[in-house]
Amino acid sequence: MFLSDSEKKTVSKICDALRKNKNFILTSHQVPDGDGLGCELAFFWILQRLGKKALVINELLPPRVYSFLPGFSEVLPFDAYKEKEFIPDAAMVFDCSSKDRVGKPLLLIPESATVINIDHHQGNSLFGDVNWVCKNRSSVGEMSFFIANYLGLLDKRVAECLYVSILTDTGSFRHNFNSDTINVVSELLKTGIDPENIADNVYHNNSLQALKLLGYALISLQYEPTFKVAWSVLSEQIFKKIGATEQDIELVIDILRSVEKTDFVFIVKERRDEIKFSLRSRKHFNVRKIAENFGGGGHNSAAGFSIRNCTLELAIEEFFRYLRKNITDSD
Ligand SMILES: [Mn+2]
Repeated sequence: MFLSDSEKKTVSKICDALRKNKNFILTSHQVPDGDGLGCELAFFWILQRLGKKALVINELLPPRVYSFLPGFSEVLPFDAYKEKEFIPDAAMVFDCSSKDRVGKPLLLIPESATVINIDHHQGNSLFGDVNWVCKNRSSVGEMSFFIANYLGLLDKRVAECLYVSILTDTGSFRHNFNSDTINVVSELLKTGIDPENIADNVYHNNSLQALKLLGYALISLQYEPTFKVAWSVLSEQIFKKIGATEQDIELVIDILRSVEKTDFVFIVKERRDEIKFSLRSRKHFNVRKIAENFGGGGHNSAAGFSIRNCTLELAIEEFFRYLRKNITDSD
């Protein structure tokens, strides 16, 4: 169902690797998003049912909003991992275009381990022993459905995790999805999951810190029509004062992106020794190009860079000088 012949072969190869190996590491990018985490937890349950041992580990803890997902408490940040006995013979890496996106958990994957790379990013480096990369899929969660289905292990728990992957990576079915996605979602719904309850957990579960941070961000909100850009400035002191973390800026970015007629948004974080820019685009605007010019990097839709030993005013001035020179209406 909804798979090309070559995809069917890949899915069966992945399933062979799942059956053949015993101890698995499940991981994603440093701070997993809903897609990466949904896949990690879906396979945590699938592998349990296959009688395997699975360790879900990321460089840092996933966002707290996902704590309602079954198995969330099993997810370890790298620094909390102490066990020395566990030697993985396979690793599943979700939603990472290259191996280094995983960060520190890579240290736990021995050379000999079979690496299964499942991803939907353009330009994936095919770093796995088995690779399934499909840029036309909404999410790795959509792809993972086919594996669960092939194994006959799609239950309500697994479906709930994969639904979160698809829901969050499509921005609540606003972008990057097609009729295949909806067909997969239809199969997930048949397991009895409650989409209303899931959406409520994902979207009405903001921490007070994130909302207070948003308040500060909105006070400093600015808009420049020439470049169709909205931005806010947040200082280190504000983060400290309200106890906000890096992860809390996701809500701010999401709201900034809703400003009318924006092509991209950015947040400037003022720290003692550096001025940090986090850029996100709307539609097809490429923010990576801008970040790379300042020695940073990332994705076309999300990128960042830092300017050291510079005042906030000068850093912003330098940034706009670059935009004036390089951004035209055709971008
Ligand atoms: Mn994804």
